[in-house]
Amino acid sequence: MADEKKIIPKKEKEINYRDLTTCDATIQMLERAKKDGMETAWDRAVNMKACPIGKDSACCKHCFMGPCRLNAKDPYAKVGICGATIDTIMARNFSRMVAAGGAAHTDHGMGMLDLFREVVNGNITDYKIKDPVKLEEVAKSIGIETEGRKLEDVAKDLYQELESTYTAVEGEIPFAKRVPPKTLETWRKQGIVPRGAMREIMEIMHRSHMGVDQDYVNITKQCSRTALADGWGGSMVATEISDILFGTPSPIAIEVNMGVLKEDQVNIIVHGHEPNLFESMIESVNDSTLIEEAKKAGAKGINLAGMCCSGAEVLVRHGIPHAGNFMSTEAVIATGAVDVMAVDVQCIKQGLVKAAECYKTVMVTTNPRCHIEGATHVEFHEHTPRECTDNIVIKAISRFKNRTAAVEIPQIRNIGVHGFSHEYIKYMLGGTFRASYRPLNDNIINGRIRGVAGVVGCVNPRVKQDYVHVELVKELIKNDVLVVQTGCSQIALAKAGLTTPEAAVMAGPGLREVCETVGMPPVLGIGSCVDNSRILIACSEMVREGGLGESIADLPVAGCAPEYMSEKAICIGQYFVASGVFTVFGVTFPIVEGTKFHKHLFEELGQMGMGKWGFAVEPHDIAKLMIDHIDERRKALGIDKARERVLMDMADRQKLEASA
Ligand code: NFS
Ligand code: SF4
Repeated sequence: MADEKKIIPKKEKEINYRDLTTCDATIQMLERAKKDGMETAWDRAVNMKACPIGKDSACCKHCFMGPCRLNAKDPYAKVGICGATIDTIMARNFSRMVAAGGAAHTDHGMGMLDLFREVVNGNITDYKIKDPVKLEEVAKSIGIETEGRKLEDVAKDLYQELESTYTAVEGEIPFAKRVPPKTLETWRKQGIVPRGAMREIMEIMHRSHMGVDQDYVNITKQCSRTALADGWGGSMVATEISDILFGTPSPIAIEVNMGVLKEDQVNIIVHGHEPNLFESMIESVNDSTLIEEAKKAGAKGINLAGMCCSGAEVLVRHGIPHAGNFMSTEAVIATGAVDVMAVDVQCIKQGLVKAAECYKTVMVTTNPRCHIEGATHVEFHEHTPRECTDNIVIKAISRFKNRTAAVEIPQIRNIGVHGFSHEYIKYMLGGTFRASYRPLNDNIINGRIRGVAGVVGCVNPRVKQDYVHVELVKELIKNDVLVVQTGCSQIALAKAGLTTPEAAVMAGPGLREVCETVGMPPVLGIGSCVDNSRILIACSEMVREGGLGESIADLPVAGCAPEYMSEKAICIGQYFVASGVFTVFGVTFPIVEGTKFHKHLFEELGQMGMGKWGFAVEPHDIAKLMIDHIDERRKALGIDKARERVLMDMADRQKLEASA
């Protein structure tokens, strides 16, 4: 289990924020907050030890004969009052985390699909179909006829089809058609091809109720099925529909870190997950009347920045600056420069309200699903989105005019190049004429690229913020592993300067050569957490392209969420594992080692043709697990000995030039 003592200082000790985070801007603001008497999640994490029984998931409160606590040190010494074993209890708890995480993503995805329907039916006019090419591609991928048809008709069919991602009571979700045949065959054999997410989540909640499924292997099946309904379902729909409505990302240079705030401007931060609020906010801050209002209030203009996944959505589509990841959301308020922080759903700490009170920042909630006691609620309606976002801008202007808190903005800004959608990766590698994954596969086969790693997910105050992400990624690229990133992780790497093409100098010789030829960074930021579905699609394309095995489980790839904190991350981990990817988590793992359920997740799933879980805390240990797995896969594919480098002839050069 995680050795937290090493990282978190003891309660009695003076807190040195430098021990808790590598983000200098966050340190500066935490020190300021301390002086100003504002408490943050960091202070609470130091003073509140994680409950050891809960941490191992060795407790059950699924009925009121309990709650029952089992002994993690001697896991088979005791059972619950009903007789439930540690394996049953942990598998049920784990499944419910997957259900909660999957519900968050699928509810978000379903929201995007609702918006799409209303746009297609002409009931909403504030949003439009921005990427008709993508619409057709997505439609084709699930067998909808597009040739010679009106876009509107294709869109209507697409809506109908995708609705079943959520509602299908039987059969298979539409995007199962994108799964490589051999992987799909494994799922069918296991009975885990998902039906609609609502059905899967309902069934797992039923099965994990007291006195229902009490066989950890059988529980795990439904757990995988629910997770897959997120990865290949809810999340994938969220990504694809957002691209269709708001544009498919392509690389763009962006600014990150708290220095993106501007003392002489009205500063608005949007934090949360759903892109629709942000898209409308972009329009509001560019409205000439509102800009005029801001100027009348003495501001030079209106400055909009994102945080967490909301920020990740718009930085890859519009190049909107990003102020920081999850553990910096309280710290950024301590700048005194944030006039409004507007939030929608997920990963929003309740503590933000207290922090906002301290600096007189206006904290605005916008989603009917997420009110926070003490925050101002301005509800966002998709039919009239500007009512909400204009109102937020007016609130921000008024706060600017009446600023009382002294402003202190850490003058740190970093540049990253992000927005590598899988469509763009294809184009970037293959060129306009033959956009494909062939060059990627070839470079993996010839050994220039050793493999591909997804490093994703949250930051968590129980480990040093950003540190594990950055050190892990450095080691991976040094070993010629190409890294793809989503969520808060990519912001950690952007702050460390590793998401620019210039960072190729930090890569091993093979990866460096590829990056320099193509002009790409060795670390590819691809979007928010729902955009992990882009990684699934990329894996499918790699299989389809040929030469790297028949199923996702054959690929020399690995995944990791080294500083995760949320149930959504657990769900993502489980859908990657069920899809065939070796997935390593850090911080702590909520399952007792040495139990049958642990063995099932960490070994047996792999033997069943899927991926498996791994766990380590230190970045070098995580890197070793991932690289060892990649090498093992290379060996199984017979490509473990990198081919001799052949000198390029004229024809090769021309090919390269065509793709540059
Ligand atoms: Ni992902 Fe995004 Fe960040 Fe973690 Fe939260 S913002 S959905 S859960 S903390 S990466
Ligand atoms: Fe205890 Fe069983 Fe009830 Fe859980 S379901 S609280 S283990 S009696």
